[in-house]
Amino acid sequence: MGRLVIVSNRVAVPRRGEAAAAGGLAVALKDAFSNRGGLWFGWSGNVSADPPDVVRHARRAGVDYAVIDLSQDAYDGFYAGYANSALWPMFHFRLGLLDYDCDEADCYRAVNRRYAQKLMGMLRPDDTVWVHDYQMIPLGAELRALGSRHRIGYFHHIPFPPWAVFSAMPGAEDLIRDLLAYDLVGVQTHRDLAGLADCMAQGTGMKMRAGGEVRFRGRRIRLRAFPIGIATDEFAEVAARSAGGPEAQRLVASLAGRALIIGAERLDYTKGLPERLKAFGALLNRFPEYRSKVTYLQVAARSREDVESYKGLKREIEHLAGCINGEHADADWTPVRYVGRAVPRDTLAGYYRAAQVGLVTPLRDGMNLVAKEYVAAQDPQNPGVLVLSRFAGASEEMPEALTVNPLDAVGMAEAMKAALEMPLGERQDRHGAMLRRLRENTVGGWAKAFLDVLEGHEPAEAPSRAAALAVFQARLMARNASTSSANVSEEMLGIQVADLSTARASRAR
Ligand code: GDG
Repeated sequence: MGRLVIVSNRVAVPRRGEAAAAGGLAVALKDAFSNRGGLWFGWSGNVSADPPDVVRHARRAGVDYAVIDLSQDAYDGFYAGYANSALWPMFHFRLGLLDYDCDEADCYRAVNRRYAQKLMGMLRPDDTVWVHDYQMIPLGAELRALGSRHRIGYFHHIPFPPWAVFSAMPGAEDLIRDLLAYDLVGVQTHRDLAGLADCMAQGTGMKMRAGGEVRFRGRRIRLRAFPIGIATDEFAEVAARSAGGPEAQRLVASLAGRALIIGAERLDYTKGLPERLKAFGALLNRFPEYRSKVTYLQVAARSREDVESYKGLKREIEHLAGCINGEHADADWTPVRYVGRAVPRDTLAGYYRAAQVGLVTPLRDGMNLVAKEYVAAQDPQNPGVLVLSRFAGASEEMPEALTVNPLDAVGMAEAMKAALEMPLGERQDRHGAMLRRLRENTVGGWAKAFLDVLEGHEPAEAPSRAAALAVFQARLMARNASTSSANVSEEMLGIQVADLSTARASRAR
């Protein structure tokens, strides 16, 4: 079996002596890597005016890490620009925030081309390549253009909207065609799969067939939903341990017997933080019996502060929290506690367990791991209640949560009240059902399911564009000496590649 090669936007190289960072993809890929070794490639996180154009290597626990730095221009155009100011809002249905700039779009492609060139030099023929997320959409096509015939899969971590939304992006057709370079395209939910299939059909004319695949130039591209999970049992253990630790104990003591509602996320406009604060305000206004009886703790790790559309968010949240506290606080009670920075993972797990209500109400989210972590962290004997946005991918798998529309402040206030008053038996039933599902679909199982489908594939059939073009030109020249290479279009190339593979398939039969 060949190596597993992961490409993701940010690569956190573990410190010496550390196997991998806790949480996230590193945990998901632990088993996959340990069976076969692997390579993890991407951006180091370093930005400088004129970084050396070299790949730096490190080896940790049997995994090779290869990272490159970004220049300030590449960071501005590729990362803060096209990826986070255009793609991110579009994929989250926020067309009003879509800030498109064609130079930044070019920069995005140029960075992906550079990644492909660097990676191509490191690949072995039998490697399987797994590309992650929206920063890397064109990487597969760039690898194919360099002659790659590897199995290449792409997983899209964020929502996939239908064509009516996607097509607002200038160059939408090129972007969706880029996905045709992959052997497998994975999304989080069935809702996303419907969006992807719609974009394929309307953006490329290719309809998804029964069995979830499209055919393109003789190749088969599978489209599937793979809902990501968490390391459920490991997270539950961390939470149980951490709940007895000093941080969680300090929090519980400070509540003086009041109920706790918790929210935790990156400070991002997709997570619905202002809407959530307004809903908490509505709870205190509509149901005054909860004044002085409940505290809402919001942890909001700072994120993407150099992107324009994030700049006002922090101020808006601080203003809303201040207004609620100004209106309702008492000398010994602060209704909203706002922690504007990340807290350690173990501490957060202990906080989740101490909270009677987990408030996870994004306006859109691919999955939302906080929802899953909150459930895993609960004491099964006395679990808290998850209040979950219907627009989080997690809501497809967690119908036992109290499902809300994050734009409906009163509906959310009522759901918080219902959660705070829910009888123990009902809490146990709902929690038990969700926990069972979280144990069945862990993050390790998610990675395995994706790789099983990707590797059950026959190798990519089509020669690279450049190689196919050369073959086609040679044949045409032989047939008609007057044909110039300039007459050979992409479409002709497509027909030729399809013909070649049909001929190959019929010979095999
Ligand atoms: C993308 C998609 C999809 C949060 N605050 C702190 C902290 N966190 C951790 C959580 C969780 C992670 O960050 C956030 O994951 P999410 O899934 O909620 O959201 P995104 O970062 O937007 O992730 C998303 C995900 O990819 C995976 O496919 O689910 O839809 O947008 O693990 O616990 N961790 C620490 N301190 C904090 O203050 N240590």
